[in-house]
Amino acid sequence: MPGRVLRDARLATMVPGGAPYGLIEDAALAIDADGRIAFAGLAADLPAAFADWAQEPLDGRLVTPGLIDCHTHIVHGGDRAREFELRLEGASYEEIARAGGGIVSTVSATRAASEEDLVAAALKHMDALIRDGVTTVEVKSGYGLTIADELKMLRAARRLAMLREVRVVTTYLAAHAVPADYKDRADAYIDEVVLPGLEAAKQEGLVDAVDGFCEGIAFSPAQMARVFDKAAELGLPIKLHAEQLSDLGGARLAAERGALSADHLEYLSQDGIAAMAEAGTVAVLLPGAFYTLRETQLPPVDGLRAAGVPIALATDCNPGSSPMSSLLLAMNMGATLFRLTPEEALAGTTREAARALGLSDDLGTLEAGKIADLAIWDVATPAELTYRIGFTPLHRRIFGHAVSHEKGGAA
Ligand code: DI6
Ligand code: FE
Repeated sequence: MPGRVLRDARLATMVPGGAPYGLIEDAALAIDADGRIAFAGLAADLPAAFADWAQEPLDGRLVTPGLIDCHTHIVHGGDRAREFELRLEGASYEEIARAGGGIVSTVSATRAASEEDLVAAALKHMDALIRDGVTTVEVKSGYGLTIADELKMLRAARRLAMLREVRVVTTYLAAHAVPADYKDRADAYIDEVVLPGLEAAKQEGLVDAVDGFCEGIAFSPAQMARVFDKAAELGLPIKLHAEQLSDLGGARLAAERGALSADHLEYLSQDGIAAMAEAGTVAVLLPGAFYTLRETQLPPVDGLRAAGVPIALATDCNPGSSPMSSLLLAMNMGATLFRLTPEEALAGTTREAARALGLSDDLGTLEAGKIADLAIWDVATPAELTYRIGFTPLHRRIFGHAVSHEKGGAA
């Protein structure tokens, strides 16, 4: 069965090593019947075999890989507008968390919500991301903190991929906060909830990766190491919220365990950078949380660059520290707040975000063989995607239907 060919296009392939953005002018992109890219290059080089496929002129529009939001908490109950007010009155994020607010307050609302309630609420954020050209979204659990409620969150996340043309990657984050009934008994919580819950999630096919919050108000590196041992036993990749509020050496731990990514990283040390560089662990920067918490400690972007650590950007969309549902805004903040170049910002939501999810073989660049998840934009230059604030120049998305259910990965 034939496919189709996008003609009169400009491609930001994001393939490194050539022109900035891997840009190809006067380009064509062929999509086969399985939804994979059959050709991406100069129109003049398009093989004759594609001539009888359906031809779609793009009138010179820019095509990029579909954007990938590689770190979100879009499945959650309730909101934290009251906490927002308290922080504006001077309370810190950590003070609120220690007083039983923060993450734990979202836990009550998430436990009270049905799976349907969670899906309906998450769809609003998902639809906002889709309007920004997003085609893959990572979704974490972590607001249930009982086995049943963590599984409920993961089932809700999986449902989103059935209701929209989007790939959903699920991450098990039961090690997000210590629930009230385990106060001062974090190790017991890990033994009785986190580890058996992970086994149950794996058994039900609900989990693609395992994450944790390594922080003074959450779990220590030694505790996270126990969670990572279980992930390894189950053959699941890992990632870690590390060095967000202080430097506990979480990034080194994650890197030494071969983590896909370490995320946040404002307090990352040179030692952590070296460990990440050696392991090829992606640095996922989350400027929405930096902005919302009015953080002043910048992540060490120059050090990451110098060491060759791949840098991704994500929304961290969550009700507390980053109530932001726009990946284009995360790109703008990554540039303005963290001084990423617009090219790094786009790589951070395409090529490097795919890598942070372990999906580089299928997603993240425009290359023959990859899935044809595309975003088509009404812009003159790729830098415009990062430049505007609160404006989406999306023309439309193309969702390549080729799926990899059999890998247990993006569905
Ligand atoms: N760090 C974050 O930024 C989110 N989780 C985490 O470990 C925020 C979670 C929240 O405040 O609800
Ligand atoms: Fe997060």
